[in-house]
Amino acid sequence: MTGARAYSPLSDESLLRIPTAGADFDIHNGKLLAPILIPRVPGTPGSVKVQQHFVRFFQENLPEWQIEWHNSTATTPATGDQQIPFANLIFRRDPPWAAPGDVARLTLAAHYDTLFNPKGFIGAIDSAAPCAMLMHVARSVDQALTQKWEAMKASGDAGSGLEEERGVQIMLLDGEEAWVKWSATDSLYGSRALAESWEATRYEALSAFSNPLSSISLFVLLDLLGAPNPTVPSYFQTTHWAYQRMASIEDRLRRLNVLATEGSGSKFLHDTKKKPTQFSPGYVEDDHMPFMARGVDILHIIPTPFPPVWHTMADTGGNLDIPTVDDWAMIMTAFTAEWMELDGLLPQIQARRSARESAKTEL
Ligand code: 1BN
Ligand code: ZN
Repeated sequence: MTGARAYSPLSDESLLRIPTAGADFDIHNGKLLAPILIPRVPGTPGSVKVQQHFVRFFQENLPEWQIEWHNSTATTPATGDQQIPFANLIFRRDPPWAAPGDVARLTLAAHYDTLFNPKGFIGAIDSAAPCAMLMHVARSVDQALTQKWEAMKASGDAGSGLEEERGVQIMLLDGEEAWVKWSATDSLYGSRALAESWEATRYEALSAFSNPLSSISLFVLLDLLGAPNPTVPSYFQTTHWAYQRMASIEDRLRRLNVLATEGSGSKFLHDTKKKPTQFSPGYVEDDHMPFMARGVDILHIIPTPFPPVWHTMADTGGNLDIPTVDDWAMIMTAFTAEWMELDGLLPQIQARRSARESAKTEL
């Protein structure tokens, strides 16, 4: 992150164009969410099914996004000598003219695997809903990215070297969960392997970045989202500025009356006034850790306290609060659109029923 660029908020007009996922977040037949609401233990058929769901979604709807698999294997304390496969999926969109080593990428991540125990665990907040939110973000900014880059090509700004090249990538990570008991070796199977492998990958000489890790401008990790009335603190002083940007987007969307949860509780991102002295060294262990240990800037979007259904059989689709899932998806989309400088480029929405209206009529 160079930090030198001016910060320009999205206009109200752009905020009003942030789309909701609507029926695609239906837990029974929604195109994005429903296929993920099955057990997804690494190495099982459920895991393969959701991998196919993610890949097909991008292949069929978002052909400009490059798809990268990152595969590894490991033994776990629950499965003896057997090598369990872990597969991270990375969906990436860079400016079409840019060399891979020259792009600073906003990186949005969530894990898709589920607990080995208890059997049949669904993990709706952990983390099916966050994965669906990220799919919605990708499709919601896709057309505006095309427009932005087409305009840059037409004006001769493309590849001028005057500005940092900006891309976006979505990482759906495998093997986050512990199989027996959380420890340094029994957890984060996918993200540990990925961070290690990216650290060892070199971009070509004279690139802006030395490897895919240093090209991450910000790593935004979504976890345990989709339960009602979440409160997400700002965990890291180094990225408090990014937290504040996201909180301001939440605030403005609420004032524009487009969030489905407006009026039903408190703000999701309430911690904007935190002082530098108030940041504690404690944080929640999660997929950001192997990246943070290697110097990547982290914005961890996970509620404290955890939702009561956490790691119980009650973490199901039926216990998701869909207005909350909708709102997180809109907040993440607007944050991404602002980061990618898409003001004025988002397509108009045909006759939006406000999310709030939809929430009311569904009651
Ligand atoms: C988050 C969701 N985590 C697992 N599922 C990470 C975690 C690790 C949470 C240790 C609590 C303790
Ligand atoms: Zn979990």
